[in-house]
Amino acid sequence: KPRHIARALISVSDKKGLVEFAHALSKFGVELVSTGGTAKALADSGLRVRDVSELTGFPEMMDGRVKTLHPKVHGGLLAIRDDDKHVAAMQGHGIQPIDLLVVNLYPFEETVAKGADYDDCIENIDIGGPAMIRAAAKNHADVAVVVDASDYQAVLDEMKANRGATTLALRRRLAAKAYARTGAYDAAISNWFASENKTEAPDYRAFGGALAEALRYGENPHQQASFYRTPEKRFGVATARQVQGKQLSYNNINDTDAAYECVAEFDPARTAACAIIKHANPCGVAEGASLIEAYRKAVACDSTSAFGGIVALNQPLDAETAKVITEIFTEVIIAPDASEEAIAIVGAKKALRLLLTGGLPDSRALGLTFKSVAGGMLVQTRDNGSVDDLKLKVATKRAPTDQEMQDLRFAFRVAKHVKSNTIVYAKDGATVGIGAGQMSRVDAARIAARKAEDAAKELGLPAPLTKGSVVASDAFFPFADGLLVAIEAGATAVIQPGGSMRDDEVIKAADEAGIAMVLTGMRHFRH
Ligand code: 93A
Repeated sequence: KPRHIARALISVSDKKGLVEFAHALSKFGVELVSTGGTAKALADSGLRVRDVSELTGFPEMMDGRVKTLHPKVHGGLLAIRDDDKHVAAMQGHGIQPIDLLVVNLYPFEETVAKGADYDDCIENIDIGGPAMIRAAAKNHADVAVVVDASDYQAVLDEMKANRGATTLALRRRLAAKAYARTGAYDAAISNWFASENKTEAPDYRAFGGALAEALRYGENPHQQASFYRTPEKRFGVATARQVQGKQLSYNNINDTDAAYECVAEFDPARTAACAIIKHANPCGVAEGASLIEAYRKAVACDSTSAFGGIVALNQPLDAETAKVITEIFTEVIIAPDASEEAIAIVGAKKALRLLLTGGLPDSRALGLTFKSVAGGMLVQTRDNGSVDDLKLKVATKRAPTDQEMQDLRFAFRVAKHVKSNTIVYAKDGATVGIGAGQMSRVDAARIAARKAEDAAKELGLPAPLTKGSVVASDAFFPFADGLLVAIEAGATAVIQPGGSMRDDEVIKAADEAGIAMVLTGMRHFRH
């Protein structure tokens, strides 16, 4: 449905590009209607422009607080052009259709940013602008709405291509952008109010979240916190059913999320898997023929840390696994489902939280992650890379054996879910040493090996399980030193992204030790 533009209402605070755009519109024969300052700028440039007060029959009043808030404006934006009743209403009340709305809002964000006083900030809350933008965007079937000067050219290009009309595709894109703008504008106002009041954390509902619950406190007891659900449809802690147990804490939710995203890397049709998390890092991850086997292998990696951990399973919790898990203090169990018997067994531990999700999150799905920084926010797409999709390249003289290859894939899959710098030793489908969150990769390798020594003592083994293990690194080895630590700990094969300036040196060290090295070409930093 191309829509011809006969009349445009232009009301902009930021007048960048305005005069050029309006001149181009008027060349297409578009009638221009404008508010005070905008009308003056257009008239000064030699254009013919109608004042909006002439259209409404009302003067701008109350210091401009009321200029476009009038049925002649909103009727002209909202009327459905091919609806007889709407058309009759327009005729009956002398309402003229507005086909193009060009608005940018009072600079609320800039006013706050420059440190203006309270009243000045309040006065810069635009009311009429967002009302018109929302009206025009709702009626995008007939009306084009432009909230960003960078879209002026796209409108003109379409008008040129369609003899003065716009396409529905463009009007839809512009409508989406329009609501994004009014949404962000209101979020900025809401955040400013929250910081003015100094009593509450900003309400994330302003960004489209839905309050799930007010938490007792944040990461620490002196911090306030809430838990919001986003519109994203994803199986996990935010959408799970809590069958029993105490209220989840902020840290529980954070750790449970890390645990479930990690275990979701393991296809339940191929293998049972278990991830145990402490402080957002895995302290044991394993796959096995059954859940109980996977759980036991995961605990064995670091049974000290597993105490008070979060346990995530990729298959429905069964009774015998429930029995073993409840033998040690556990904070949370999360699984796709659970048998009646398993639920009854967990029921004996009143405080233990049991979360059932109904499914696993798709680890390959697109999605966004957010991280706040002072005065800003970092947004990125989720790390949805999977070792199964990568072309693995053997870099050494010796290629890994089949068993090594299996464990290498396993180790790299886990490494993705460990905070950087990450070194993961694995053997027979289980982690046997995890080094997390170190500033140096050598230290991550050392810590992981030392933890394996501790585990061997705990389990009464003659040698740490790193002997004859494989090792994964989340990012390349900048030098051979980290790899040498792993070789010394007994690793026989290594998987890493590669791409270091000194790859040759690192590969040479591997060849000299007779170990196999596989390069993934994909990095898994996680911070
Ligand atoms: O004070 S308002 O909320 N009341 C209104 O009725 C109204 N209509 C347009 N602000 C209103 N506007 C805003 O005025 C527009 O969003 C735009 O930012 C600004 C343009 O004013 P001028 O053309 O006088 O520079």
